[in-house]
Amino acid sequence: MRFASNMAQIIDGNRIANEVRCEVRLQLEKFVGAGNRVPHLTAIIVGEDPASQTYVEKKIIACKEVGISSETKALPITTTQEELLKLIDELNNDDKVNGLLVQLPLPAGIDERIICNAVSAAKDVDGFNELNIGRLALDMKGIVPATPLGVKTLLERYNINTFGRNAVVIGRSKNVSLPIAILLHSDGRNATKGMDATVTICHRYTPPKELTRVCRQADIIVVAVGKPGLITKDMVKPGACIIDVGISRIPDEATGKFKLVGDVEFDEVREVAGHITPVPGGVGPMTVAMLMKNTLNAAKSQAGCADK
Ligand code: BQF
Repeated sequence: MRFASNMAQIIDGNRIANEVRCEVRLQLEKFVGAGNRVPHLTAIIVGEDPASQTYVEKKIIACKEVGISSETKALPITTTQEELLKLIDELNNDDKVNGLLVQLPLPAGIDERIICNAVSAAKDVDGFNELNIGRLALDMKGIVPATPLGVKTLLERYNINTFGRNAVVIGRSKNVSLPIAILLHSDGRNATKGMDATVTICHRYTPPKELTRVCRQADIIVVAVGKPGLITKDMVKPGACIIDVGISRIPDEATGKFKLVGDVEFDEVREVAGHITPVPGGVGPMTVAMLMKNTLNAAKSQAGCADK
């Protein structure tokens, strides 16, 4: 039992991401050693959004680290939906490509849902295809989106009990919040090994007072909104586990450059929480590590390896 006067334990996403990458590297060496082709990830990026470019770079670096071969297809901002669909189709049909991702967000005029659904479910290492989200919702095996898988892995490796506990997920994006809520509420006995929590989902139309009330009951708060300072000390039950998925770039007074912040008022919330993820260095690196795991698993399934 941890007391309210103690500072929260910081959940070190960089450390766990490093562990996961090491595990992937070892499994990959075994897979390739058994005569299989080196797994390959292709990332498509449309336009020149600096944050997106950074994310793709992090993914390519992680690929190098674990031994996945990779390629970035950088398309101009003027790319049409039809052109993008054509490239996806080509890569879907290229059996050298095991994993295929399209970096989000996409420029205006391109429908993200159509694009995510166009990526073949077997190569959809982001897990954003309707088949993979549908499978997850139905407790069937498929590819689980990397950020939700990263959140789950952090909770597991820090021995955070979720069974029968109250969890709140704040945000309702289809790629992050919804799959996190699905994993948290699902049955631990089924194929996707849910976490058996009692889950409440809050979003932009949850009145602030209601949000505070729900959060104060929560043993686990997962916040994925992108609103710095949303979660304050008064909203947190002593000893609760705080998972901050938010990422915002704000000007850093000290350096004059930009810095990353999450949705949690970190300095005050850590005085009351039991565990807390920092930003940067919390969920973010886990997203990239779990993408590596998804890519290796996709290559294994495509090679007909039942053993994932
Ligand atoms: C860190 C993402 C919003 C929209 C699209 C490490 C990443 C971020 C932070 C990263 C993210 C966020 C990614 C840190 C990938 C996570 O040290 O804290 C890694 O690369 N991410 C993305 O691909 O698309 C996004 C957030």
